[in-house]
Amino acid sequence: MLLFTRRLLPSLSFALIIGVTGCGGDNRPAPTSEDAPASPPAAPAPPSNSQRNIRSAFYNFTLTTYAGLVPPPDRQRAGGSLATFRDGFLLVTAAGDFFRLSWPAGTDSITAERLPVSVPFNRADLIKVSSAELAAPFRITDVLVDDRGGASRVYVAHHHWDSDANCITLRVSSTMLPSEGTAPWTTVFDSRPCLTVGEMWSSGEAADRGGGRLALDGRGGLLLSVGDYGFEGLNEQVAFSQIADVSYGKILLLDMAGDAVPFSFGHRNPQGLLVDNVGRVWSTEHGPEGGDELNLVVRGGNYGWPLATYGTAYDSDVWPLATDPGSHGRFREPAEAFVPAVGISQLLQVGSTYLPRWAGDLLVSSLQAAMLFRVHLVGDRVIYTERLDISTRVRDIAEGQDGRILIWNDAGEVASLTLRVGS
Ligand SMILES: [Ca+2]
Repeated sequence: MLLFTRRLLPSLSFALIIGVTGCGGDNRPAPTSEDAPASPPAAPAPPSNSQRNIRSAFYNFTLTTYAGLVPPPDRQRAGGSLATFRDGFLLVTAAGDFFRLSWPAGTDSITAERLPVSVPFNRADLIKVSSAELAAPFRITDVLVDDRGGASRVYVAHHHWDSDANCITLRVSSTMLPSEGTAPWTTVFDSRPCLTVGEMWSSGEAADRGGGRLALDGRGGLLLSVGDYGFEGLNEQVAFSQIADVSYGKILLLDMAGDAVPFSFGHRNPQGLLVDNVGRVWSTEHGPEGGDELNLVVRGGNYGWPLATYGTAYDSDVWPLATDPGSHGRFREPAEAFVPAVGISQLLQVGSTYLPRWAGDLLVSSLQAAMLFRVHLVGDRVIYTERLDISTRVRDIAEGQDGRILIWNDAGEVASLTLRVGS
């Protein structure tokens, strides 16, 4: 019988205390003092974008952060996601609202058009019966547009609260984006088992380990990465990642009828997922202290968690469940591990036209380290990794049709990475 009781490890919670660095300009009016002479309130200055230069080995970039493009989130680390959409981008905010982003060629001007679509997302209802703390990791984790056949079908991965059973799933919902009006949402998938609020879904780092990325597999299926939600095999608790018939700690393959089978096993918190231009599946995942990974994922592969990791417990110099410390032993080795951990997030494969010397490389984003990592591949091997300091926690990245790169940061801001004029 599975033992689902969670024993909290208070020492883990400090890993969440990570400063959020925003790089956008601060355009708020200065606070007024009660001693200041009375005067009519000045109209706030229109928001202005902030820019700074980023150098790399082959290219010099301008990082532009767009002020006031979409409504600010109601909290930090709130989620939301970006996707390439036709000749622009689709953004889903932390509140579940959809914006179409347009970015004319040759400009650093992005406009956002609100679409009459919202994710069927019941976080507000959960807060009414629990607490903001319990609801903090309850978020929208990814959006994906399937444009095949001329129609735009949207998939969103998000948490869903079942009010009758008082438990939470990672859900995939889908709708069409019609040119006019709206279409109904359908539920494609719910993770199993449903995580009981306060027991299996508790506040803090464990509930934050949700993964939740989507990718089309190129063969008519949909891949979904699902984190282990803290069920890692310590303290008489089961290790979800190694149990085939639970959804957690896996990358799942969904068919369009919603049936799911494990595609790969042994993942902790897979926050990045990519099918590249030759059909290889890459994922990133958060390890414990010092164990973030980039994995080249093969069907049926077991990536080791919680029995193999290059990380350690947060209060120790070992990982107590490691069966072969110092390697992944009988499990699949990561393509690269990050020591110290970087808070790894989404990844994309760079196309060939806009940044030809980066073509085929992986661009990997990070939260805690506030970096982008360019991972240069030869075949399946990582040859080197270049670091670009972005100075903001990057939640999501997307490459436009023309090769320019858009960033969604953890402060709920859009930023762009473009070649510097004259570079
Ligand atoms: Ca691993």
